[in-house]
Amino acid sequence: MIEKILIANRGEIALRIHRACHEMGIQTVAVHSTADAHAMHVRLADESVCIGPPPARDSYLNMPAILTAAIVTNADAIHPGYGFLAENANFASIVEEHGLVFIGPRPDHIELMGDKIASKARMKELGVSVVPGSDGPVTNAVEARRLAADIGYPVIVKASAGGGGRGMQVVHEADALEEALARARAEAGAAFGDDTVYIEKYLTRPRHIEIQVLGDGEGTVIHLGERDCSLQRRHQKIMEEAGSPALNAAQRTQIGEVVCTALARIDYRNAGTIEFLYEDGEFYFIEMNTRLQVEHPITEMITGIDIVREQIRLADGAPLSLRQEEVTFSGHAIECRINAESSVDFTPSPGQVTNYHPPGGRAVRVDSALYAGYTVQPYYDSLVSKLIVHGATRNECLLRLRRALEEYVIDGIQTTIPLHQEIILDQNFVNGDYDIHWLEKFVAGRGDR
Ligand code: MV4
Repeated sequence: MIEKILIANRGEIALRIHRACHEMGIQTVAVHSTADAHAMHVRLADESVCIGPPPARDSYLNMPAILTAAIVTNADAIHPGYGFLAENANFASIVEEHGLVFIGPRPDHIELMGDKIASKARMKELGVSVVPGSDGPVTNAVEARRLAADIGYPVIVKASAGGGGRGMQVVHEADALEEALARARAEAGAAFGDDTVYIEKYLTRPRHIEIQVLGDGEGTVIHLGERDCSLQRRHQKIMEEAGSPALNAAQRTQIGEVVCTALARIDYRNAGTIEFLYEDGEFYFIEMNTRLQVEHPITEMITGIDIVREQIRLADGAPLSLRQEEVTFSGHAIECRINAESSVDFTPSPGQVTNYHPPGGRAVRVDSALYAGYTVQPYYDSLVSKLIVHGATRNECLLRLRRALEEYVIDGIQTTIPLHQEIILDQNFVNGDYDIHWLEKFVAGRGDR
């Protein structure tokens, strides 16, 4: 039985996990850097351990310090949250080797999905459609030219160790291919210590649609529907919706079944998200994330399922608490990521929050570790709050979101609240008519305020 969990993270996600634990009667251990001694996640936890100085590599990425903290506090399990060590297969193995439960997928599945070429090949074998491309590493320019001519330009060169948009090159014509290949290789080598690259057909105006799954590790996998994460800037998601304005219930069921069948065949365990590009009615697998995601609350809002609770139950050997037929989708949910940044030029805005008043009322959820007097640190990512709103329809959700954004007071620092207020007034956004490039154009096209 899991009775005490060490939460190897900080900020809003550490609070989110703490809340699930306490509702389940599980004790929590917070870990923190010296910069986070006064953080909300430390205050709420039953116990806390300082694991190092401010830089993440010395604290939240410090495996020996985190394992030691788990052992000395007698924790039974470690929840990694997202980011930091969440998708480090080596960390998951070491946790298990120490007799602790890793609340997440099997280390071999984390490793498989971290290798973008291998994961794509495996998903294709398992019957999931993938973007047409090299189906393996591309090693020389002659081979690349033949392949690109075959699939047709534009093509994209991606790093196998990449993901999340790092080390990609779009190529529009044969004459630019050799140089792009060399550049992608060099960038991948420098960034990941692995210069393996592959080629895909470049989709020019897709949406980014991802499917949330839960697996019991014994061949049962259920899906909790999709999230549309197309609203992003420089590969950072800004706003997410569940469901996607582009899909209907039948399409949701169909892609959900494809994904569950595939992951059931590998006995996938715990929570995961399968990312697709969606264009002209077709889904193309690109990557799988083997972690709890930032935007998981919108799925919770439309399904009523507590994903973190399910993660903990599954890690403790319990069965899934519901069957696919029992998963129902109700209404619409939107998450706004509120960053401590200028909403004009996105420069970071750390500093002290002088006044704090989060919105409330019906169907409004705020996941945040902020409080009046808290100082936003410059060392970590700038996400300071997630405003999540539900409505019976997308329109009701948008009206409630407008009201909630109006109510939200965060003084002392700049935030991206004004950006969200502008986005939700845009007619294309209101119509759900956008792709992965829409927000960048919106940001570039608005006047300075
Ligand atoms: C693509 C693509 C178009 N065609 N692959 C960027 C992040 C990484 N996960 C994959 N990415 C893309 N892969 C093909 N074949 C366009 C992107 C892409 C993107 C994808 C999802 C969300 C935002 C994006 C922004 C720019 C490019």
